[in-house]
Amino acid sequence: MSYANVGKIVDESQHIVVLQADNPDGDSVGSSLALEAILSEMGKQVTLVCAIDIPAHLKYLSGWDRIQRDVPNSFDATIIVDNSTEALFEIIEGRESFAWIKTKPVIVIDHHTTSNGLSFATESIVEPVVATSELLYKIASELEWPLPTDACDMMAVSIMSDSLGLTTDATTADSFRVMAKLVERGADIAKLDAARREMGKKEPELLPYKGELLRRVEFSVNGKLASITIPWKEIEKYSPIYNPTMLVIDDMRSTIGVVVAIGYKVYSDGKITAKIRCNYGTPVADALASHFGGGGHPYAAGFKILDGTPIVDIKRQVEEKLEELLA
Ligand SMILES: [Mn+2]
Repeated sequence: MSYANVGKIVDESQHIVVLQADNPDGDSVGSSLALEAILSEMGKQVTLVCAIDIPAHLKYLSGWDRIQRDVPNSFDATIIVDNSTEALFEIIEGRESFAWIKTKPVIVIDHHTTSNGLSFATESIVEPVVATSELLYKIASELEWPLPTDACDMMAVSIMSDSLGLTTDATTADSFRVMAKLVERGADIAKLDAARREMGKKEPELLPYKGELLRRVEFSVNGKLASITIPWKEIEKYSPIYNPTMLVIDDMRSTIGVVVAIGYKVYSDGKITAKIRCNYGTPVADALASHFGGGGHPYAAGFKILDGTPIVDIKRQVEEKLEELLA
């Protein structure tokens, strides 16, 4: 892997697709918009693609509405951000247009060092930094790419998002250094945070629903695991306005004795997804997720069950595995 190859592919391409996985977050959206600003400044045509809708809480990021669902008909290369596992291209993989991506150069810029990598990547830059944009900043600096203020704002969003405001274990002195350089170049953290808070305000109907969810939180593994299960009828009703799990997962983690919080979603077709969040000092999220075919980071990870195993069995297996990991 080399930054120079990334520079070469970009130099030789006119129209570049910037692709996110099927689970867009502040890091992937911020990094995509930052790349769009950088590449546009270089005179490139950029198409931003994500197979699923951008979550409502990220719609304060100017430009989110330029992210389209599908791959364009013609383009020269793809840059995949914040993902290097094929499991997270489940939705877009089913589309015919996804095959076009594999026929052109594909650059991966990611910080998930435990994933297996993408078989169709031409050049993979995967380094254990706190957020994709910390790496993007390094690459852009090394290749002397332009860094317009818009790009600096979006890279700051990416880093602040995945580092939870520069507080996580994976945050390093380098993360702070990159943030300092972004602020020097014009990133306005106060303005971005005010916009985020404004967009973070919730619909009034979510307050009583949050109350219901809090009542349903289950404690197991001697009070170390807090879990919540969201059935399909609630996903259907509330997901368009807010991710139900995210309404309560921080309260679950903030409970005395709890070291791991998990939100399960059970879909109409029997598919189950699990979002895992661990408290500081218990970095087992990725190990737990990978036991079930998923992945992520030590403190935040997830997995998906597609074989129809009932939720009660999954919960029991998770408890057993967690007990083993905590031992
Ligand atoms: Mn990330």
